[in-house]
Amino acid sequence: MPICKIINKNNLHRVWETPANIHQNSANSQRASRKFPEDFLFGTSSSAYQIEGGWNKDGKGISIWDVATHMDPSPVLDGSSGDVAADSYHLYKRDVEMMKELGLDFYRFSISWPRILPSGFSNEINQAGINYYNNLIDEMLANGISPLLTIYHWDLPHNLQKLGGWVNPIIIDYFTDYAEVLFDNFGDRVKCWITINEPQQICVGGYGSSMLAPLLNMTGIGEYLCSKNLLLAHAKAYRLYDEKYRKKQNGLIGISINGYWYEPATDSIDDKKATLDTIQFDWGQYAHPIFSKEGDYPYELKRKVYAKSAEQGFKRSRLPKLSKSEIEFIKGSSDFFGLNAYTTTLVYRNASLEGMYAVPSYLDDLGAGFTTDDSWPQGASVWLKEVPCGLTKILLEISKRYDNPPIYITENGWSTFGGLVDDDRIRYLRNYLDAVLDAIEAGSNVKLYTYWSLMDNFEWLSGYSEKFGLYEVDFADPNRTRTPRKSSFIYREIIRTKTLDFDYEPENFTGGNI
Ligand code: PNW
Repeated sequence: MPICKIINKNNLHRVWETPANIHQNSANSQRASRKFPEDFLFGTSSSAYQIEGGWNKDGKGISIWDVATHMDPSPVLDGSSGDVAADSYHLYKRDVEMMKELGLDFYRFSISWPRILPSGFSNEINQAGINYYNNLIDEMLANGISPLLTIYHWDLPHNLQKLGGWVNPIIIDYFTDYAEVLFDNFGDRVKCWITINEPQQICVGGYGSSMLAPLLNMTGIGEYLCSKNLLLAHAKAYRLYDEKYRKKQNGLIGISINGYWYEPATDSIDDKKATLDTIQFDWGQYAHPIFSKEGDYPYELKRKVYAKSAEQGFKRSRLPKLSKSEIEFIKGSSDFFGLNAYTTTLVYRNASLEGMYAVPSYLDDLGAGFTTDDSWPQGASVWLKEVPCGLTKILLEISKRYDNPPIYITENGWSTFGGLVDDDRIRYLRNYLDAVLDAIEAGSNVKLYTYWSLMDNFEWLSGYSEKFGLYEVDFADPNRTRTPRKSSFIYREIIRTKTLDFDYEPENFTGGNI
């Protein structure tokens, strides 16, 4: 089904129908240049475990990713680990030089919890870890680049995992203690914070399946317990900042949610219902409690998990309840909607789902099947298809559902298998930025865009096989040499001119320095 087809504006009553002003996925040539708002900001993104290396340097503790990647046999596709990664623990000055070359307004990075608190607990602070991030932040500020700091991007201290990690409610306090150490040490210079990166990926990937550490594979139970604790931990860190630090430090704090766009596979009522349910199970599970007026988990999620649990003989819903005070505590706990947006999926619900999923399981609770369209360009990551209008649609949907919050696109990017001439990344970048401009024109309050990633890095269980970087990193070279790809030159020009020009070609691109 061509999902970007132009429809009659008067029919605009279903989330997946396309407003008339959304552009087709057309070729790059002969498209008019478009200007971004003057105050629109551009950055790139990374995370600690994926780039830093130095996994046991200078007193750092062990994280769940150190444990997972050192398992024998390895769960990682190419058997690799983040032990050295892009070695940003040592090469941070070169990283900042690259930010400067691109002309970034800001850089989004994350802090390694066990580098700061080796045991996971805040009674013992590792000064070498504090120094590392102080140096990075100071180097960025000296070069005019603002830090956007993610407190938690998946590398939980192993000690906390031994206690159950995100399924033990005690994590709420320990996460807040950790956040407080960061506010105390970096809040004089960091004015924008993300509490947690992609709650759904943490809970479904780590607890409901084996796609991410800690590989617990406890679907139907694990992801829901994780979800509640994570929402409360986020909210508690937000409230702490709001009450104790905001006045003095004058910053903003929010959460980053991964937003797939979901589109019904056919026009059938069942597929449309399945699509709405999927939105509420996937990103609505986190967005609704935080950003909706009424708060709490979405109705569709509560109803379906409750009904399945009862049917299966559970004494209570496998989805824990949020109390009245918890609902109030979580509601409104984000100064902006942090959105990581990459791709789109088609959703269906029909008799073929019978017996398809384990019982109980998250997918059985949801009762939906997924597919894609063969015409969508495919990235190096199996899940990554290029569907630019999906980004416009999710931006407009967030604006509509949650009363037009400021939206920060905290990740968006394209993977290849390597090479400096990355014309497919350039096409993706331009088409997705075009989609952002469509959403802004239609009234969505998008404030900034962050490309994932500044450089190639450890792509979790895919190891180093998928490359998301604007800069190539030579992982065979002990110096981890970084070289700008063609896309770096394109992004630099977009940032310099605040203009999307589909015809721009970098002069003298020889695959060398910028
Ligand atoms: C994000 N999906 O993860 C993470 O925040 C990054 O650490 C990661 O490197 C990046 O995106 C690229 O994968 C995602 O299946 C993983 O849609 C999978 C999906 C989305 C985001």
